[in-house]
Amino acid sequence: MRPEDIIARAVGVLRENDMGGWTRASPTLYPHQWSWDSAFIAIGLAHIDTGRATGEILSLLRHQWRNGKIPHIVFNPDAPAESYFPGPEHWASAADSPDAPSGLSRTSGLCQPPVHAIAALRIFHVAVARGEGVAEAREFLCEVYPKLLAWHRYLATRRDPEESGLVTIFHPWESGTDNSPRWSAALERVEIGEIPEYERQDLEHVPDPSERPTGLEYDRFIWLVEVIKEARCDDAVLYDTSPFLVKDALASAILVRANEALLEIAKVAGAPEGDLAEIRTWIERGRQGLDGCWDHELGLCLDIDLRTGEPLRARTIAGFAELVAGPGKPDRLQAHIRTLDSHAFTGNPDLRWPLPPSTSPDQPGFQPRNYWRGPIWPVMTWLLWWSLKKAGERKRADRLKHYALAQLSDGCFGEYYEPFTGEALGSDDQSWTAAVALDWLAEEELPEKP
Ligand code: 2M8
Repeated sequence: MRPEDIIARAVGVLRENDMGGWTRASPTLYPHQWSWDSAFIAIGLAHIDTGRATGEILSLLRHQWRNGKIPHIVFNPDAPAESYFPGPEHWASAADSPDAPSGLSRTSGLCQPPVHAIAALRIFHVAVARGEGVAEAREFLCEVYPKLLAWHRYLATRRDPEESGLVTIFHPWESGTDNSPRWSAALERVEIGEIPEYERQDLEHVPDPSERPTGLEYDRFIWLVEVIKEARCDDAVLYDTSPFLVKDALASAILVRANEALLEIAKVAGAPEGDLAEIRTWIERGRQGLDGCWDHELGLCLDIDLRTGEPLRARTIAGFAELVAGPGKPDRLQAHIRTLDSHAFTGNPDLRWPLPPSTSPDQPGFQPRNYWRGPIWPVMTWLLWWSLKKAGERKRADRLKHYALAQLSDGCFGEYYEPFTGEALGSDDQSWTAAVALDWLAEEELPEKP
């Protein structure tokens, strides 16, 4: 496919998934609005229409919780009950939480990695680069600034009472890398209690069940949802009761970059000096926390299981957390790049394209077709591409982009791809895949400050 054809197809996918002001994550498998999907989608939409891109973020923020949390799913009121599990009925009791938004808002009680401030700033930069809709984009930044500040403050306090700089999660779904082996050891310790009878809907939408999490994994996911509902989504209670309590290195790294974006947004919005100082503290704390996650032997950052106090040793794409967060210790960037280029990731000669698999083929538990256990996720390639550009590694970034576009030229816009054959897996026409394709192929030269 020629670049112009990829663009046309990507625009078509985002149009098809446009539900009138917000975008579903995919046509059938994911009929609702997902939090970090929406942020990536807004980055892509910016290249079509910055006004529509700002609308994507604003529509999500309308469902922000009173404590600042941005929910991981905003349910589509028009989606049939049997289209996704666990749907709004299953999460209904989350609405009883004193922190839940009032009114008719229907959301899950979880959250996802905080890409939103990065997206908001990128929309503004696209408007500036094009010289179109700049005043509106500036107004948008002023409008979202307090909401994003509240979101980041929620993560820096309720999700980090230890002030470690690292974000705590209560459910693998909060990491966005649901069944990744990074969570296996912590999940194996979770004893499943009484769960309601349930029927999975995801297997109706993918041709091959081996591309999705297993039944046992799902039982654990559903049990953890029960635990969270029992706590009425109270973070302090969950610190005591949740059997799954981990520090997520990748979400923490994204938060560092999101805080940098928030600092820029704060300046545009004319925020008080006290806010700027608070955000700077979060950035510094985040980088220090990530430094402590570094594992010299694996050449990657590791998540931490707060129930055992031990790092969770697994070679997954989340291990590039410090590359995402930006300048750490002097040699750290090069150490990350060595790991990225190594046999464990893009240097594996059997890969169809030298792109980073979600889980290293050298990791026990690697499965090339199974969701976050091996396949390549274009949206993750985008994150590493963007991080490499910010690190000044332009050639390496260009190389990733080149192969990422080769992977997408099948026109499927797959949710994820088999690393050795290049086959599109999961859902076709996945919105965030289309969005990152548009960002890769955009003509604007955007500022990538280190
Ligand atoms: C996947 O997660 C959902 C649960 O949130 C699922 O499997 O049903 C993940 O890939 C997640 O990162 C993503 O946001 C979501 C929608 O694309 O799907």
